[in-house]
Amino acid sequence: MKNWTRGLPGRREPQSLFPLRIRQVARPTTLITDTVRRIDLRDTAYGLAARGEYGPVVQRSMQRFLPEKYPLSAAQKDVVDHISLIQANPVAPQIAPIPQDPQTLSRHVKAVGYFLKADIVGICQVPEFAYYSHDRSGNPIIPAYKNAILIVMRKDWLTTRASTGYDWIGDAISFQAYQHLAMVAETLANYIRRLGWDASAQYGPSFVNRYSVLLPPLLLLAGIGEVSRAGIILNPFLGLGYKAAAVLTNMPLAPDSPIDFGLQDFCQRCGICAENCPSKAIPKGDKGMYNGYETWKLDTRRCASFNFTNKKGTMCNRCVKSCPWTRPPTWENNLVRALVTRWRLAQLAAIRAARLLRTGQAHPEDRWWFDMEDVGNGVIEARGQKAPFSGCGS
Ligand code: B12
Ligand code: SF4
Ligand code: SF4
Repeated sequence: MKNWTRGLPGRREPQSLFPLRIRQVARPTTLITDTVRRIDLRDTAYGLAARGEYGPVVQRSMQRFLPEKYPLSAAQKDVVDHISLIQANPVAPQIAPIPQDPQTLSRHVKAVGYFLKADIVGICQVPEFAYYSHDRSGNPIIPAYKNAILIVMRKDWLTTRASTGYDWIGDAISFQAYQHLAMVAETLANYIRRLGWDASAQYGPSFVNRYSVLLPPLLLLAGIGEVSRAGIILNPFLGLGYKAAAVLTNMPLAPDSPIDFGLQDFCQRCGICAENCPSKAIPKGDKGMYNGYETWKLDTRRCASFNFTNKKGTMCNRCVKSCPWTRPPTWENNLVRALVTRWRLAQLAAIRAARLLRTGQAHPEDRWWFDMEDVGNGVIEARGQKAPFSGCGS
């Protein structure tokens, strides 16, 4: 074996923009029992709505994909569609002559992720329950990979803050992250296969649906965040303002630990996302057990029905933008994060301040896009808007 000392990742390796240390714990801060049932990919909200389980109005609205209703998200969709057509390159017949220990390989794949401009990269083992039971065609999914590399890409903060759920930029905000995630995940999976280990890129959005796994439990186990009242995983630096992808692989890797920054107490006291949710899908009460794990269970039907039938916009980001943790990583915000993580009084003050600042409110001064609807053969003024072609400084 060569002497790789000079080639090993060192102080100058590409790193996360969010390197602050968070308390690591042996087990996630929410209970996961061994009775978690695998989900059929055909039974997610998109499948249920298309089958008519949410009623005929929602079913009819599924005949046209949300992203196609706005020219920018439609353009982004075309690009992600294209990326998702990539065929997997063959796994190299022999393992590359690089160090084989899981710590070094983990550090290396993280450095590659940051080099490719991921915001955060984490690693976990994949529990069997995180695999969907069947794919979209009804074929059983075999849990073939034991490790997952989680890739996180933040959403554009000012645009998220400006959006209300009743405008047309929502999908474009998500797709900005999805486009980059698709590129990073496909590149990383391709690279790992060239090194001699099998790997599979997992990313969305839903119409691409390159998923054989559910991402929230993996994000939790990889220490990217904790379970939030909004039902998804909240990261201490990005709050809810990010999208994620994964690369599944059998490359030997060292898993990260789950983290604890006091979110369970914080969400128990806060509830701002629930107050701001236009469909009232986020519960206001205590967390409970659902499918063998502890969470605040989202009323999926309400959230999905609102979003799929929204005539005044595309996908909503209200829970994301109203959450006090979804703030840019400036030093002032990071100081508040550090205080809130340590002191209960700081938690109470932060929740109070977020209420006073009305974090869910509109920010028309930050709107830069045109609200308009793509009807397939051109663009029309958006229905239901007071100032349809508003934006660009209006
Ligand atoms: C279908 C889907 C939706 C549907 C239905 C959501 C739902 N709860 O089922 C709709 C359209 C409503 C939706 C909305 C949103 N979504 Co969505 N969605 C998905 C998708 C494609 C599949 C989820 C699924 O299979 N649900 C069906 C079953 C499993 O749902 P469930 O039983 O209620 O379980 C939910 C949670 O409890 C959790 N979960 C499931 N099993 C387990 C097990 C354990 C142990 C734990 C802790 C959690 C957990 O995951 C499920 C999704 O939230 C995932 C991508 C993926 N592969 O994970 C993204 C995903 C979950 N969505 C995401 C986001 C960001 C959103 C939105 C904010 C939209 C936006 N503007 O970006 C909203 C938020 C709504 C909310 N408060 O949860 C992110 C979440 C990232 C994170 N922070 O965790 C994901 C991972 C997409 C991505 N690639 O980043 N989504
Ligand atoms: S995406 Fe919108 S509708 Fe769905 S839970 Fe969040 S705030 Fe509510
Ligand atoms: S808004 Fe408050 S309750 Fe909701 S996820 Fe954020 S911290 Fe938790």
